[in-house]
Amino acid sequence: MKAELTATDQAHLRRALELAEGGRGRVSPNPLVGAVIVRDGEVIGEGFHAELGGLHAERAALEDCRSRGEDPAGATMYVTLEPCAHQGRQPPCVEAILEAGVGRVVIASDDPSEKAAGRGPGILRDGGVEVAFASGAEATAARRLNQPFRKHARTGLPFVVLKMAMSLDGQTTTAPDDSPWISGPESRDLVQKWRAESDAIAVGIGTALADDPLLTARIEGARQPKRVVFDSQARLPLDSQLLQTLDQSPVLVITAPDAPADNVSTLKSAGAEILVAPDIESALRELGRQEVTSFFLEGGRTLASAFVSANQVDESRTFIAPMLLGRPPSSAPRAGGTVGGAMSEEALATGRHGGSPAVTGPARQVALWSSTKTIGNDTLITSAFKEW
Ligand code: AOF
Ligand code: ZN
Repeated sequence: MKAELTATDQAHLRRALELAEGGRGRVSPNPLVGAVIVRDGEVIGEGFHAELGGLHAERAALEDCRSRGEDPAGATMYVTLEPCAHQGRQPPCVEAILEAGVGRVVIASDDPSEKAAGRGPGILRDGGVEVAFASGAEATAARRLNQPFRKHARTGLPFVVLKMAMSLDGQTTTAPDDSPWISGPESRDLVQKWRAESDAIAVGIGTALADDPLLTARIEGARQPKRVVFDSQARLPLDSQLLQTLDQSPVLVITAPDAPADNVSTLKSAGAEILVAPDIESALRELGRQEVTSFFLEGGRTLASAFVSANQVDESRTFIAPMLLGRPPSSAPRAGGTVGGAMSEEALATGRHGGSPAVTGPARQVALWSSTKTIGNDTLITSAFKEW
């Protein structure tokens, strides 16, 4: 039921959405949620879900209300996600709302998880609380806020964000004797923030061999994402920065079923986690099972193509840097193999044991929406291909 909300209702929901941001990078696999309690036009409590396992936004707002010496009875609660009705790490929010005697609850988005899906709002209505759902801009913003949570709840798969940086002439790598950077320092800082907000970040073995990346989030106090390498033949070198820094965050190597057993056991004894997967979707499914809800794809072009072909990119974030790089020598093999070889290695399916050739997705995927922003001297284009 989409009741008409007033401009005041919408403004309070926008404040709740702003509060929800306070949990970004800290609550996964849970959603970002904010709540505001208002009586007679006055805000008497605010809260958000701040830590995984901590108070839900609704209880945090009720607690804030009481600590201000206010009584939530008869007040309106604005919340960005439907209140939960289940016992999880926290007790059900609907109980707290009913006990407090809140008179009206305005909800910006549904919770598509099986345990929720309308149960909370139903219990509130049965308890005599007026319940209204937002529509329009606030509802859209609330859904966009929790795309990883929503996709994971609906499909069991993580939400995949593809990051790319390219020159004006469409090059994504620099010459061997040139600086490796294409995007500027401001863009690179933003990427560090995105890493810290992701549950896992991934590269293909081609990039791992060529760049020897560390893939940690260099931000004070950040949660470190799981580092993932698509490496069908288990060739990640033991002296790679990834394997040398296992104390900072785990490394998961995703191999094809036909990876040489010796390579696999060497990686295992070096401390890497191994996941055997025949294709990208199976790999994502297993990551979803491990509660990875957001998956940040960092490079390179080969892995990006494999994900696009498998129709597994939900959102792209592309930096365009104001420079020309020219064509890289096309015949030069990258460290560790030819471009064609790297393709099959990163897509996992090798086709050597009767496996089907690389999956081909839709020829063209047009963004549902796209936005452009200036970051330092670069242009960042964010595009969404799926909405959950
Ligand atoms: C949150 N924060 O503010 C709200 C949530 O295991 P728990 O107890 O933390 O419950 C997590 C679930 O509760 C979550 O998946 C979502 O369905 C619901 N609502 N969760 O983490 C909140 N309101
Ligand atoms: Zn809750």
